Amino acid sequence: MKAGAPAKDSFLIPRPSALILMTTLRCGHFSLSLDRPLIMGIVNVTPDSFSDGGRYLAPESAIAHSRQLVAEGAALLDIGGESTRPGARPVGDDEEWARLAPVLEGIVSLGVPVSVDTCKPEVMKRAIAAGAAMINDVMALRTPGTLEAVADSEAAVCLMHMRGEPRTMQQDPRYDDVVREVADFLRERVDACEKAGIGRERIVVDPGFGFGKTVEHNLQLLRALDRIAALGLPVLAGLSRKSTLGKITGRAEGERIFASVAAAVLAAQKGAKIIRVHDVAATKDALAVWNAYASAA
Ligand code: HH2
Repeated sequence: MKAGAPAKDSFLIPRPSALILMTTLRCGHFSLSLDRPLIMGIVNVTPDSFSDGGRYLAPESAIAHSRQLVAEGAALLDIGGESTRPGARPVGDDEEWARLAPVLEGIVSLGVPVSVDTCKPEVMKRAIAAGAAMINDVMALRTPGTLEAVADSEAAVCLMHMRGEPRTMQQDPRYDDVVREVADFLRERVDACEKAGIGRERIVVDPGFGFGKTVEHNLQLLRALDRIAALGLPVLAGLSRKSTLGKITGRAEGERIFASVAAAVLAAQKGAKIIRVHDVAATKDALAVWNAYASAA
């Protein structure tokens, strides 16, 4: 089903019920059903991402990898041109866009919405003009100009919680009540979006696992993901290959597939609607089992 340009006679269209708002995400020209958790496949076009940096820097390898992820069951793709790992080198607008543009051009026609992971307003505008259906912003549209960049479009947005900024975020993060503080932050960012003209039907929220959080904070958030879902918006969970899983299992990034799949199932059980992963095929099978379990009579 398409949900593209605003209808001329939009006053004739009944306001969507709360149920529709909760189970559908408007995402550019796509309208995504959220009856079951969707898999978002990660495509990092960076030299320094924490688990796959440099692997897909060449546009043709990133495009081939994207095709593979869609074939394996990714319902969305998330493409990033700047690593957010602690200590990553910041890149400018032009460098980030030079990494993203050829890949975006090659993947917007794969039949699934393409999300672009960026915090820069100029990159957001260029990405949306090139066909991105979602903006995934680890800064939750706090950078000047970003609210407007999304508001002036049909793109969905993922608002993620981060304490501090990537360079320093893991230096002794502290909270009185991590779940309440993350939920309050996300509620405030949703309000800011609505005031700027971004409707709830195109907003996704994300507690930001690993972004200014200890292992304990991440586990508390995972256990309380239903409280984040109680904001009434789809929740995205990104735990794939993250250091929390490395600390729990003692395994390096490339060996965290089983741990990542376990985390994906727990997130689904707690109400996540979009699961952001590197390992799509494995996650797809695990979620098929979870779906069968969750819908069993
Ligand atoms: N995690 C990463 C990057 N972007 N976006 C959202 N919404 N949620 C996340 O949890 C999230 C994110 C980090 O993972 P990755 O993209 O694999 O690494 P890097 O930032 O080093 O490229």
